[in-house]
Amino acid sequence: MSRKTHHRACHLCEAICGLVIETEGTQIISIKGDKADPLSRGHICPKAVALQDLHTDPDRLRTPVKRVRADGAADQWQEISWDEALDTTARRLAQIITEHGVNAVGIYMGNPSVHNYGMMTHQGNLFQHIRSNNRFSATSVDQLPHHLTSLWLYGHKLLIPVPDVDSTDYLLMLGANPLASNGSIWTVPDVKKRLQALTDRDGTLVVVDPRRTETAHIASEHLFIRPGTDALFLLALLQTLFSEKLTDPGRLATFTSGLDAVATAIEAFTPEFAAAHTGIEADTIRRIARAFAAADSAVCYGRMGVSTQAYGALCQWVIQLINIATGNLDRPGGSLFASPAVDTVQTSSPGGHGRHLSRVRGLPEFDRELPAACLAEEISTPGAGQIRALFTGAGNPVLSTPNGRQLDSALESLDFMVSLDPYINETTRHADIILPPTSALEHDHYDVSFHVFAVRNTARYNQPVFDKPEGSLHDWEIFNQLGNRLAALLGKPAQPATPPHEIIDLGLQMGAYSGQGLSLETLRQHPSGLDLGPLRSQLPQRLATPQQTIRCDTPEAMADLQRLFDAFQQPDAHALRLIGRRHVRSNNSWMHNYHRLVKGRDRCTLLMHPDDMAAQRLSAGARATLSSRVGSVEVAVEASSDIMPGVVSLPHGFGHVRPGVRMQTAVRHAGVSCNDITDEQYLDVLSGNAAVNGVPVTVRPA
Ligand SMILES: Nc1nc2c(c(=O)[nH]1)N[C@H]1C(S)=C(S)[C@@H](COP(=O)(O)OP(=O)(O)OC[C@H]3O[C@@H](n4cnc5c(=O)[nH]c(N)nc54)[C@H](O)[C@@H]3O)O[C@H]1N2
Ligand SMILES: Nc1nc2c(c(=O)[nH]1)N[C@H]1C(S)=C(S)[C@@H](COP(=O)(O)OP(=O)(O)OC[C@H]3O[C@@H](n4cnc5c(=O)[nH]c(N)nc54)[C@H](O)[C@@H]3O)O[C@H]1N2
Ligand code: SF4
Ligand SMILES: [Mo]
Repeated sequence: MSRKTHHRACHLCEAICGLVIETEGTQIISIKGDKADPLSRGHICPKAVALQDLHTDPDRLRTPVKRVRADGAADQWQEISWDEALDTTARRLAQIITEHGVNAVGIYMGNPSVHNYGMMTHQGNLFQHIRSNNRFSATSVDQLPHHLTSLWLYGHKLLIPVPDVDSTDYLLMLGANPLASNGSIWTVPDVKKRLQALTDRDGTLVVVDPRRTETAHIASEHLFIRPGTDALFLLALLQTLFSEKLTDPGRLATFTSGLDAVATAIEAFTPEFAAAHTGIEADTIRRIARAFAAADSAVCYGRMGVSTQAYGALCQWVIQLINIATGNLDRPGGSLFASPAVDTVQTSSPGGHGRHLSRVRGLPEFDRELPAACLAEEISTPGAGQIRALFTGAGNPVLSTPNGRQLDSALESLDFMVSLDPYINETTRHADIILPPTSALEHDHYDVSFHVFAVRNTARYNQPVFDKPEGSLHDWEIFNQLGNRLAALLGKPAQPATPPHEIIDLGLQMGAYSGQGLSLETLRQHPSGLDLGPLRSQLPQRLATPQQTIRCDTPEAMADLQRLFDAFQQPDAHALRLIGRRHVRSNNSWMHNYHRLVKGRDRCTLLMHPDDMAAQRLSAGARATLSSRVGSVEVAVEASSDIMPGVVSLPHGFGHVRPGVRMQTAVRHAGVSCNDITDEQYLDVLSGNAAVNGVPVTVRPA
């Protein structure tokens, strides 16, 4: 058998590293970093090898299955043909739509769908026939506040500027741990080296986090912060910039308005007010504000930890205002907008907010999606518009959305559920039919999502590593075929099966580099990717706001300041707050089935400060009961002085003990689900984003 060398970008996380994969026949011989990739420069993390494990995993479904209910005994799964699977699914969906309307069909799309370009380009083939108000995704357990803020300030949900890490002098980072996550809404492969280069050139990295994380360990300074209080810290920084006359928007001033109104509205958010709740001294806050303003270039960046909290949208809004007020938006060394070759800012809707509300709790939609925190109640509350059928695609909401147990039991009450997923996991075990796509290495790849957040403009298209197995379907083909079968039943026209690469080719030819002749053909000739140059200043032209101006005094955010102010009139009555954490060998809920990633020490432990342990008479390794308003789990405690007193940390994505999960290795490393503790009622009410960080909890010896 002949050896072959393949080039392929890793799609597992947002770093989109270039890989070189050696194969012999159907075997993978090696997976290495691609040194010729102009973005990732050879970087790779331990998860890249999981591409092989995922491909060869015997638990990965290769054929559609249907669940057969057996009285008294466990449900059985029966392999069925694609025709039967697609016909049955289309028929059941059509029945429910005809009887109860489109809102009776719920849709939940998970994180890997944005890493899979066929899913991005073709989900509309199905969803155009199900224009349901009950659409959900992982966005509202994650980055929703970023999109909302970008819509308000820059006119488009995807116009999110990223830190220019390679040339900044000062990076203030909150609620992110890129050394574990490899960066998020910030495609920054090889981030550790880039951050080390920043401190090596005498730049400053300040990390604000309730845990002294891997990233905090390489920072110039780390500040512990009480979970959920970042908005006070950020407002105190901005208030200091205004009151000490340290603001200087520079060239931004000609197309920016409203900063004066913000300055007046936030006068009460002093460093002293913040200090009382955040645990960061007022003098420290003033020092950081002055250093930020004095740096030749500086950028404030906040991610997951400050989005998934009760004031997530305010946090993201103030972060942008700090960068604007100091003139660091849209300038080298500050934050910059990327110019991707396929520009989703041009090809997608800008987004909208609150155009409809959820039926039960009245939560606002964003970009036609409702908060995932209200999915369960929309299934279990009777009445017109109740969800009776659910489609899930590349998602595991039972483990990834708050109060997973509530959703777990709600799913059992559905009339019909179908999952587009390669595994029988905590969520898909409730499906009537599971539609498994080809493995990632069996289809081609172009990243449509993450170049828009990348630290350098590059483009890369990769051919499949392996042939498509006989009789299998790609995710995009499943969307297309299911969409057409549903269309036929509803009396609507069919869509042609245009493959994703043709759509990408069109996107390239319509995009910013078409003048330079960029097309799919050019990319085919450069399998390690093409360098399209560094990020550049491009405001106001890049703005998608009506007058190409930035209005800083966003009415919704200004109104939310009162909610924040009122909430912090009393000291926090809760002794302990729960936060999450990520590990470089894991990825949300679905990377626990590969031995080489999960072997070793148990990672699903509750980190706790020794003082808090002593107060509860807990010794290291002891079992403890972690409880919140919604439930309890039993978990081993791990002592750590890297965690702030009053804070405990449990990773999410574990809890594979539920009956019927067909992931042998994951079940042996089951752990408990953090989202059996997080609370579906605990939200950032402004955005609807789940507050999975900062949840009030108690810990007692088990
Ligand atoms: N407590 C707490 N909860 C959290 C978080 C947290 O930090 N703490 N993080 C949140 C975040 S940031 C996110 S993004 C969400 C993730 O939440 P989800 O997106 O709901 O969950 P994942 O764990 O990413 O599950 C991915 C699913 O996609 C399937 N899959 C993988 N690749 C493919 C593919 O190519 N095609 C198809 N069809 N399926 C595929 C996997 O088998 C798995 O079932 O979790 C959120 N939940
Ligand atoms: N290895 C690995 N990589 C991943 C993932 C994974 O699961 N594993 N998931 C991917 C996904 S879907 C995403 S969205 C990204 C997320 O990427 P990041 O945003 O970098 O995510 P985390 O590593 O969870 O870092 C969040 C940090 O916020 C801190 N934090 C919690 N609460 C608060 C708070 O109230 N205030 C402050 N200031 N900090 C707080 C936590 O201690 C943690 O260090 O990672 C992606 N990459
Ligand atoms: S950091 Fe790891 S998981 Fe992320 S893209 Fe690179 S190799 Fe893949
Ligand atoms: Mo995420």
